[in-house]
Amino acid sequence: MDELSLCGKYLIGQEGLGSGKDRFLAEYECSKSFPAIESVLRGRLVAVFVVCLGGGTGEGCIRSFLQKAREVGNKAIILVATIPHSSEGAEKRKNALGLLKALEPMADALYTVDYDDSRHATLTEVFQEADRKIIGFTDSLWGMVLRRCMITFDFNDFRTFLQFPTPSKHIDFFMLTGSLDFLRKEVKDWGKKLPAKYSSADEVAMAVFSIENADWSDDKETTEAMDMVHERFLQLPPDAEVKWGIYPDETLPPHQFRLRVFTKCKR
Ligand SMILES: Nc1nc2c(ncn2[C@@H]2O[C@H](COP(=O)(O)OP(=O)(O)OP(=O)(O)O)[C@@H](O)[C@H]2O)c(=O)[nH]1
Ligand SMILES: [Mg+2]
Repeated sequence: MDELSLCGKYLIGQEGLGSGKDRFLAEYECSKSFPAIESVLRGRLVAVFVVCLGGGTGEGCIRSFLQKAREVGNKAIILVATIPHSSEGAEKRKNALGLLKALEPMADALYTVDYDDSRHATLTEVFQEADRKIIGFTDSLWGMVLRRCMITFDFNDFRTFLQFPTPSKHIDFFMLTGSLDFLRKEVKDWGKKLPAKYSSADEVAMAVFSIENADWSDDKETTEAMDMVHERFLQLPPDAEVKWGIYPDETLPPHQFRLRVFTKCKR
């Protein structure tokens, strides 16, 4: 706990020793922390909960956290969840997937990292990759609203995306950085960058994306970037909705662009 560089830290339970996979013990201890949880959530527009499913504390507390967020009136509730690897045990995985289904109605949007999708060989690497994905996703999504923007993407655009009616609340995400030529090649058949449940880009119900560059004053490159966006991304079926933003990012080297793409699937 002491090593975590977070501004607000709350210990659930007395000793900080874990629940020993006892979801009920964790739930009981969590109920004692309700005043602290409420004070964190009250008055916030957005609440993002990250839970690594598979153990006692996360699985025992997440339901109460989501309930509290709804009770105090957070306007966007996002659940980010990891699904344990098969090598951790089939039962653990099954329970986690079952719980995730039960949690879906309590959130406005869901992003999952399934450890079975990782190509890494060790659990340590799988966890590190997941940590990077979780940080990338949450930073990128909420960053669409928070960052200084040249084409407006505001909180109501964000809510439209979350509330866009699709059979599931899952959001999928990928990010690419490189020269315009590189991006052009990569997004030529961008449906292939989507998870397998999308048979093609035609199954995108709604897409939100951002394009970033350090210097938008180069007229030629700006025009080329916009052309790329129009050619590749605005060619979705007429029933699909697209929203996007253009962002300056001084940390990018010259002539480098970053593209972040969020999608919701028609099925
Ligand atoms: N991304 C990421 N996932 C982790 C890490 N450590 C563990 N996990 C995953 O998180 C799941 C839950 O962790 P646990 O420690 O078992 O559970 P807990 O929620 O802390 O609850 P306890 O049973 O009280 O320890 C595990 O099954 C792993 O799949 C990590 O450092 N990073
Ligand atoms: Mg633990």
